[in-house]
Amino acid sequence: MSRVSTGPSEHPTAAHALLKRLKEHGVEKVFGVVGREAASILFDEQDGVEFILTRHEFTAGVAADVLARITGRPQACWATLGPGMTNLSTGMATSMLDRSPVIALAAQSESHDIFPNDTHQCLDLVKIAEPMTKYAVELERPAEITDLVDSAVFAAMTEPVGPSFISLPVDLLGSSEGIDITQDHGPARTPGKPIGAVQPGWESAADQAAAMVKDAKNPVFVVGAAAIRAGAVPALRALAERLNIPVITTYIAKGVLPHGHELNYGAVTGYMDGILSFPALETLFGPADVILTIGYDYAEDLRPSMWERGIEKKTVRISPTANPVPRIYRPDVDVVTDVLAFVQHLDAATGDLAAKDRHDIAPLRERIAEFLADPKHYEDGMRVHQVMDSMNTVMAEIAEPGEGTIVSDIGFFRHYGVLFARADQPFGFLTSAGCSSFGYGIPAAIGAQMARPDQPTFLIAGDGGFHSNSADLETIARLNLPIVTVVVNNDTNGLIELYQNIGHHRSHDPAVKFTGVDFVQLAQANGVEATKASTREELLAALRKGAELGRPYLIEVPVNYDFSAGGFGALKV
Ligand code: TP9
Ligand code: MG
Repeated sequence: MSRVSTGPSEHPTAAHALLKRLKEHGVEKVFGVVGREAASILFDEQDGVEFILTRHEFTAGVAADVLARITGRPQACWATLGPGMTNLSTGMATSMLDRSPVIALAAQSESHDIFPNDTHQCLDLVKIAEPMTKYAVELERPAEITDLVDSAVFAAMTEPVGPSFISLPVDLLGSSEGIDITQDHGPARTPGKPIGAVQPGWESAADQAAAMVKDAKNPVFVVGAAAIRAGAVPALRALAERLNIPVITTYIAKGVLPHGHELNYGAVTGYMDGILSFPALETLFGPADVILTIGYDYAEDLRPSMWERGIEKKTVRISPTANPVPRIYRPDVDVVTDVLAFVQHLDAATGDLAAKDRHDIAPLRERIAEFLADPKHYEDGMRVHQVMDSMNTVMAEIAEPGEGTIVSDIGFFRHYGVLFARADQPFGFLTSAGCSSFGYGIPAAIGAQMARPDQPTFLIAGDGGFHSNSADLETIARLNLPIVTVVVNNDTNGLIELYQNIGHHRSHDPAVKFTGVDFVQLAQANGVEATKASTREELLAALRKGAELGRPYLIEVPVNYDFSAGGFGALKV
């Protein structure tokens, strides 16, 4: 229940000015947990900015990340001093490594009492934030709060996009000194899309790239999320279709082409050959002679070693940032510019070019189809590919074309999501490629459902990751978000067991095995309806029920992995 907004009181404070400026920058939500600074800030005093209480600050950080990612505007998260801030730090790290324009805010001790590591709950917040943010500052004079918010937003919206942090001493937050809420600070000038580097002369590098595409037999577009942020997806799709060039994506750029598009060669992960027991990377990249990495970002975990197979290749890197990892990736041509500008340039420069003779990946597609269809009943639990296939089936039934979101927490099952999950729109599949903190699932699903309230959201999570952050089930229930969660339960940190097997040819149970959680009861205890499904039929029925419910729903699915079956010994770590 929210109170009727009273508007700023007669004595506007830095807190009022802060919320007003956040609103002017398009911030709609502040996710977080409030501490004793509640004496100095009331979030319902600013129309248009909603405070969302979470159970954990990590949840707040990730929900803000995902909402910001999908809306393309900054969103905010909030923590109290000390432990609130340290809890929030993994959320900040997520929006740094995953590239999202989050404005992270935390209360700090009174300005006269900031003695880090001595005062009660006082830590050096700016020092904590600095290495994982684009900008980190402590408010010193209340009247400057509007300027600090502007600086935070501009830094966050500059490629590589990422979080900014403002530390707010509680006395200054509640202070009216120098605050004139009616004073005009000018327009917020929030960037409509991220600001990137543009290297003078990039057009001649782009012309070189165009010449390489002309000469190429089998060029391939490898696309990262910076292409989505640049608004380049429609132009990129049109260009790929005109030239008949396949598109391969990183984990988080799935959906650049719709799931079933002929040119969608899928997303890649280093685990794919092992999962499929098939030389997938060789099939995808072996015949390619020119690789254009469009919106390339090393943090998205698509490494040059993945495409370095088969015939010799030329590479082009297109990015709105200078190359941070030349030791890992030294392209033949480096184009530092806006991704959309590059795509338009390449389009114009290849106007007379005939469509390419695209390399065939039919054997890989057949292997995927056969693998997913797996009709076998496994006595010791479903296999994750069967779960993913069921989720895809129901998502295709209920979502309008070009809609729907599948969110994945972190674990071994996540790589099945990268490979197989339906993504019919950009950010139609969400996982944390860069930070990969387990527990990402619930908060990411919250952010996705809020960003796309009229579209279905499915979440897949493992028992390990899910229960590391399951308290926010109550947040899903409280907000009545119609998220359908599937917990694939093997009572194990499965991915870590896989690594034990790779390193030692055996498992050490105490390091990876749990004694079991009843996720149905856990959900119910938090106000979420739930059921268990052990077969494809049961799971399909449960997903359909959950999708129709209009309320949160959780399905626990006992699963097992066949680590010995795949070629995981060859995994590149
Ligand atoms: N701590 C954090 C905060 N994040 C990560 N990623 C780790 C540790 C290391 N990863 S992926 C994983 C760990 C412990 C285990 C996931 O287990 P699960 O039950 O959620 O999934 P599954 O399918 O691998 O069993
Ligand atoms: Mg598990």
